[in-house]
Amino acid sequence: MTDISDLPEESGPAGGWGSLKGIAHIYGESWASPGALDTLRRQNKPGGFMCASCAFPKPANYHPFEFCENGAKATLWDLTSSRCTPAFWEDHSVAELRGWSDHDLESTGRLTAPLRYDAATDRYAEIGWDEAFAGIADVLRGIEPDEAVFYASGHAGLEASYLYGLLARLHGTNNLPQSSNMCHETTSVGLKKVIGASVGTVIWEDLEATDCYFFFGQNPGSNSPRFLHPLKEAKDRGAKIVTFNPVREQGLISFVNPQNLSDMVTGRETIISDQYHQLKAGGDIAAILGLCKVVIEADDRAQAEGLPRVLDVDFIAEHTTGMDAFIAHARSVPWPEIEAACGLTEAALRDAGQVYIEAERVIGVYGMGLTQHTHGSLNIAMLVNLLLLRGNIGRLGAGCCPVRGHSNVQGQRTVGIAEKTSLIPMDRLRALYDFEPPQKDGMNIVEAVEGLFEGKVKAFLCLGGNLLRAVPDQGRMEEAWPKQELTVMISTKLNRSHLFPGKAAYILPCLSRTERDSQTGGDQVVSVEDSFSMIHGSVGNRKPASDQLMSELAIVAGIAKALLPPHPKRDWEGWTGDYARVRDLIEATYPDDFKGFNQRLFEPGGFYRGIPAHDRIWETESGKAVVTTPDRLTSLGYDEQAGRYSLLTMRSNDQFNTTIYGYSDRFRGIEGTRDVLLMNEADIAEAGLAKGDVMALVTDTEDGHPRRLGGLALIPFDLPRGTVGSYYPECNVLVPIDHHDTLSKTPAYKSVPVRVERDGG
Ligand SMILES: Nc1nc2c(c(=O)[nH]1)N[C@H]1C(S)=C(S)[C@@H](COP(=O)(O)OP(=O)(O)OC[C@H]3O[C@@H](n4cnc5c(=O)[nH]c(N)nc54)[C@H](O)[C@@H]3O)O[C@H]1N2
Ligand SMILES: Nc1nc2c(c(=O)[nH]1)N[C@H]1C(S)=C(S)[C@@H](COP(=O)(O)OP(=O)(O)OC[C@H]3O[C@@H](n4cnc5c(=O)[nH]c(N)nc54)[C@H](O)[C@@H]3O)O[C@H]1N2
Ligand SMILES: [Mo]
Repeated sequence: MTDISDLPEESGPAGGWGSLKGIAHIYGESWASPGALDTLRRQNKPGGFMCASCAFPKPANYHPFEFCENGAKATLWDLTSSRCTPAFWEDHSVAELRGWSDHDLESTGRLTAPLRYDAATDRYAEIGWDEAFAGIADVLRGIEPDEAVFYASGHAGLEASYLYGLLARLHGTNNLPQSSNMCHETTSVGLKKVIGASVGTVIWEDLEATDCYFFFGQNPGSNSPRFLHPLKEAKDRGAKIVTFNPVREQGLISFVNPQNLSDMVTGRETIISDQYHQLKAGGDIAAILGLCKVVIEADDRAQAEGLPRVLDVDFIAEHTTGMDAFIAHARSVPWPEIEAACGLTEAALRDAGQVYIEAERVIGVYGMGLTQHTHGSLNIAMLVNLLLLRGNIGRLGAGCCPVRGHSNVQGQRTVGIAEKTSLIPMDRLRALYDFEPPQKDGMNIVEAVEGLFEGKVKAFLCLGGNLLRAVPDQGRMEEAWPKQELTVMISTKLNRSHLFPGKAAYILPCLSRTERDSQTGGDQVVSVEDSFSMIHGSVGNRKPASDQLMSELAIVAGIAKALLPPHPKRDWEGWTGDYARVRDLIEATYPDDFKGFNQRLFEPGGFYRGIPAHDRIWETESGKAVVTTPDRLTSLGYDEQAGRYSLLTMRSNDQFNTTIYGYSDRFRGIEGTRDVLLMNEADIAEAGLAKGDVMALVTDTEDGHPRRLGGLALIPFDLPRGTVGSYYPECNVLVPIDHHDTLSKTPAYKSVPVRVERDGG
C-alpha cells in the first residue's frame, strides 16, 4: 500500500493524491485514536453523523467514503487528542495569547471545562456549570433585553438552534444575527426579492439531469469538494461547464476522483471548466448583461429567419415581470462599456453565451464571489435574469444554486434564527409558549457591530463561531468588544474571540457533532438542513472529549432555566432529556416544512422541505419572477482610480473560515505562509515593485478610521489587473463595517478599495 505521507507535494488537480496527503497531514497533527477512521466511515450516511464542514447535500446513493478532503479535515480536527484544560491557563495569560496565531490557538485542542475570566490574573479559570448559568443570567437581567445579542454560527443543529431563538424571544429580543449575515444574507434578501425563495431551487436530481453549469464566484475544490463528484459525472455525460472567477481555482479546472481507484492509479483527470473567464472582481453585472445581450441577439436572428425562438417566450409571459424593460436596456448598453466594466472581451462573452444558448438545462451556481459585494443583491438578480431568459428555473436539470457555507447555516434560519419579525410565525410561538413575542425587528451582524461601536450593545452570546475574527473592522471590534458587560462563547476550541473578554466573560465548551450526546432520555440525535433544503438526522457515537462537556442544546436550556421564570409550557429540562420533543415543537411551529419530522429523520438523502420556486410558485409581491433592470454595470461600491485596487479576501484550501488547519494553499501554490499579497505581474511592474517586497495594504476610505495591514510578502499572481488578493480572516482589519451590500448588508469582503505600499518604506 502506498504510504500517503511519502507522496510528493503537488499543486495538481483537485482531489487525487494531493487530497489524501492533505487529510494525512491533519491526521498526523490531530491524531485521536484508530477509531478516527471508523468515524470517517460514518460521515454523511443515514444513521451516521453529518459532516460539520460545508452544507453541500448528501446523496441518497452514497459512496463507501462519503466525505471529501476538507470534510475529513474538519472531522479529524474535532477528533484531536489534544486538550485545552483549565491547567493551560496556569502557563498563559490572555494578553500573551493575543500574540498567537489562529492555528496555534485552536491547536491547543478541545476545550474541556466551563471557564470564567478573572481580570485580576488576566486568565480564565474553571467554574461549575450552574454557577456559570447563574452568572450569565444575572448580567442579562441587569440590562435591557435589546442590549443583548444572541449570535449563532451555522454549526449547531436544528434542535439547539430552535431553542436558542426561543430563549432570545422569551427574554424579549429579536437580536438574532447569524453567520449567514456575512455570506448568503444577499441570497436571503436578494434572491427572495426576485424569485420569492431565500434559498436555492435545485435538488440532487437536477444535478444528475443538467447539461450545463454556469459558475459565478464559488470555489467547489476548496469549499464544497463533494460537489466535484456530480460535476465530474456531468462532464462524463457531455455536459458543459463555464466559469466566471477572477482567480483560476484548481477545483474548477481539473479533478481526479479520490474515490475511484483506477482514476487514482492512472492519475486520469477530468477537465472541469470548458471555458474559464477571469473577470475583474465586481465585474459580474456587466459580464452577465453581456451574456444576456448574446441570447437576445440570437433570438432576434432566430425570429428573422423563422427558426424556433431562443427565449422561452411562453415561460416569460406566464411567469415573469419586467422582461421587456430589461431586454430594451440590454440592447442599449454598448459592448465597450460592458468590456470595460468586467475586463472580458465581447468575443469571450459571445463564446460563453453560445454555450448557454445551446444548453437545454442550465444550473447557475454562485457563492461569495457574487454575494460579498456592495451590489451583491444585483449580482444575484442578474444571474436570475439570465436563467429566466430561457426558463431555466423550476424544471428538471435547471435552477439557481447558491452554495451555502456552514453545515446547518440554512437550517438555523429555517427554525427561527433571524432578526426580522416578518420571518417568524409569531402567532404560533405565542400559542405554544404563552408569551407576547417582541415586536421590534432585531439587529443583523452589521447593525450589532455598529451598536457595539456606539455602546448600545452590552452583551454578546455566541452559539459557536469566532465572531471577532470573522466580522469587518477587526481593529475597532477589539476595542469595543471588551467594553461589554457580558461575553459568552459556546465553543469547541480556543479562538481569538475568547481573548477579548467582556467585564463578565464565559467560555462554555460543547460536544462536537461526532460525539455521543447522552441525556436522561438516552442517546440523542440532532438534525441539519443542507444547501438543497434536505433535512438529515445526525448521530454522534464517539466518546466526548471530556466528561464535563454539555451539548449545545443543554447549554441553551441551562441559560434559559437560569434566566427565565418557570412556566408549565417551557419544559427546558424535559426537552433536554429528549430532543424528539423539540422536533415536535419545530413541527408545530413550521408544519409545512417539517411534517412528520421525527419519522422522516433518516430518509436516505434527507427529506425535502419543499421550495415553492422549485415548482414555479413565485412568492414575490407580484406573484411572478422579477426580471431586474440594472442601474449600474459594476458591483463595486467605489470608483476605479489610479493606484486604487480591489482587494478580494480569499479562503485557502487549508482552512475552514477562521479555523486555520495549516499553511498549505496547495491549489494556488502558496506554501508556508498566509501573509501574502497577490498581485498581477503588470501591476507590480507599473507600481515599481518587485516579487518578495514586504508590503502593506491600506484601506482607501476616509472615514476617520485608518486601517492598515503590513508584513505581506508580494507574490506575482494570475489575477486581473486592478484586483489584488490576500487571505481572510487576516484582512478583516481592512474592511470598514459600513462597506456592505446595499440591500442585505452582507459585508463586501470581495471588493475592498485599497492602496498598496512598501511596509515600513
Ligand atoms: N474548506 C472550507 N470549506 C468551506 C469554508 C472554508 O472556509 N473552508 N467556508 C464555508 C462557508 S461559511 C462558506 S460561506 C462557503 C464559501 O465558499 P465560496 O462561496 O466558494 O467562497 P470563497 O472561497 O470566499 O469565494 C468564492 C470564489 O469567489 C471568487 N470571487 C471573488 N470575487 C469575485 C467576483 O467579483 N466575481 C466572481 N465571479 N468571483 C469572485 C473567488 O476567487 C473564489 O474562488 O464555503 C464553506 N465551506
Ligand atoms: N474577509 C472576509 N471575512 C469573512 C468572510 C470572507 O470571505 N472574507 N466570510 C464570512 C463568512 S462566509 C462566514 S460564514 C463568517 C464565519 O464566521 P463564524 O461562523 O463566526 O466563524 P468560524 O470560523 O466558522 O467559527 C470557528 C469557531 O467555531 C467554534 N466551533 C467549531 N465547531 C463548533 C461546534 O460544533 N459548536 C460550537 N458551538 N462551536 C463550534 C470553534 O470554537 C471555532 O474556533 O466569516 C465571514 N468573514
Ligand atoms: Mo459562510
